[in-house]
Amino acid sequence: KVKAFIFDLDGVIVDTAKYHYLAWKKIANQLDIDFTHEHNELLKGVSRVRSLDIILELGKIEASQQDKNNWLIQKNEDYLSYLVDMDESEILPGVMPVLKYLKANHQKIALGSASKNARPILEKTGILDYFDAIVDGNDVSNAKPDPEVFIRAAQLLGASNEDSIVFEDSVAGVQAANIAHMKSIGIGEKSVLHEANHIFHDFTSIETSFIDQLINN
Ligand code: B16
Ligand code: MG
Repeated sequence: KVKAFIFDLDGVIVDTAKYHYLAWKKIANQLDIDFTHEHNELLKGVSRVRSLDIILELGKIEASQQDKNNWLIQKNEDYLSYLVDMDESEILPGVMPVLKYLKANHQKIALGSASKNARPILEKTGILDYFDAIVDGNDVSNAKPDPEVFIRAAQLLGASNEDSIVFEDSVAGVQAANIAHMKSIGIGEKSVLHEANHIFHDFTSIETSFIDQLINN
């Protein structure tokens, strides 16, 4: 039976949320919107377009499509400037051993991310070759909690939804996996990700015996 191991990107493999935050904060400041780290939590796993709408709602600002387009371009250019120096040192602790263990056990791995910048990030961090399939913000039209991104990834790997395992740091992503009847593994705080089937603070607390269970059940 083929299993699909599907990884979210931001917050699971790398912490790009800090760069998204810096880039969005510049836009928010220009608009006199107070944008805190707490607000940034609302943007995790959410698409770029929806993120801007959330920020504008915070500031009770109505804007023209033209202005919105300009801010989206500006945000992404700024965000990309933070990624220039990215390398393998940005991969979150414990991720590499899990990827390597899965590969050593002949398991299929996919990326399921909302980001349109997923490929360059995987390239820069040197882990592109671990992925048998990549589904990202360029491939899907429905954002998490819609399970489209994960369902596509499972299909590409030839696994059923029930045989798919999703690693996610966002509430929306955990919900997406649950809706699709996939196994959801929350990476982060128990209080936030309580809907997940299993929750780990980070990948260093995932033991190989747990991965073995996922492979064999
Ligand atoms: P981009 P993930 C998501 O990545 C981020 O969590 C979210 O904050 C971001 O807005 C979204 O990607 C779009 O990213 O602007 O690069 O297209 O967690 O789904 O891997
Ligand atoms: Mg994420």
